[in-house]
Amino acid sequence: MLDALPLSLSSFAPDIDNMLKLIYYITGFFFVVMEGYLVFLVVRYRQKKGTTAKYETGDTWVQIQWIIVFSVIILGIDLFLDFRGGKTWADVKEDLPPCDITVKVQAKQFDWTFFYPDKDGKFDTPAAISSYRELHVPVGKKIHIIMTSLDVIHDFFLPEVRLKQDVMPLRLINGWFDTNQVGTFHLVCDEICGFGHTRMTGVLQVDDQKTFDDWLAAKDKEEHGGAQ
Ligand SMILES: [Cu+2]
Repeated sequence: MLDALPLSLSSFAPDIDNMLKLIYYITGFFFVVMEGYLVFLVVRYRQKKGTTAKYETGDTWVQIQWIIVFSVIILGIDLFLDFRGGKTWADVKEDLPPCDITVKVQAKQFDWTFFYPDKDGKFDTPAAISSYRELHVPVGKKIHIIMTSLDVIHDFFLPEVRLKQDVMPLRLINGWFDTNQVGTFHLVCDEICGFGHTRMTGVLQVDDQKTFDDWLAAKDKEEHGGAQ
């Protein structure tokens, strides 16, 4: 079942997958143990002639012990997963590496627009370039993204990259990713954001540097008549 994960497109995708697998094995183990125990109890204490059910109500301390033991086990597993995933979390979400290009991601009900800076790196000028529903990036490069929303909370999700980030109105959230092969990949909103949520899709188009440059130049021409 773990082989059903989409291809891993970013340098951090294998680390994310390892965490997914670890969580899968831990929850899988407890699923089998607890459901097995449930089946055992159902069989062991099934209805029999001559016996009636008894309800224990007396020993509060025994009940508290059950709660404490399982709370400690669950907290222990939580802390273990935090510890194991800490470095990956920091790499993906906290430490922004030096990036090659910056793209602004703007979400609204129910589409995506991507903004590329002008040649001075500025976004708020007429020379900046926008792309509707298509995020084009050059392969192998580190992409810095700055995400925001014009209305409600959305979630920027690139499944193949293993990147997912809530996008909030009135906030600029930084992120980054890289890619290891050219192709066309999924880009979706992963937060139920309203009536058209399921239509809030786009594409991640990963190209070699030349194709990307050509696309950007063509976009520039389309929007500014090639004046830049
Ligand atoms: Cu959305």
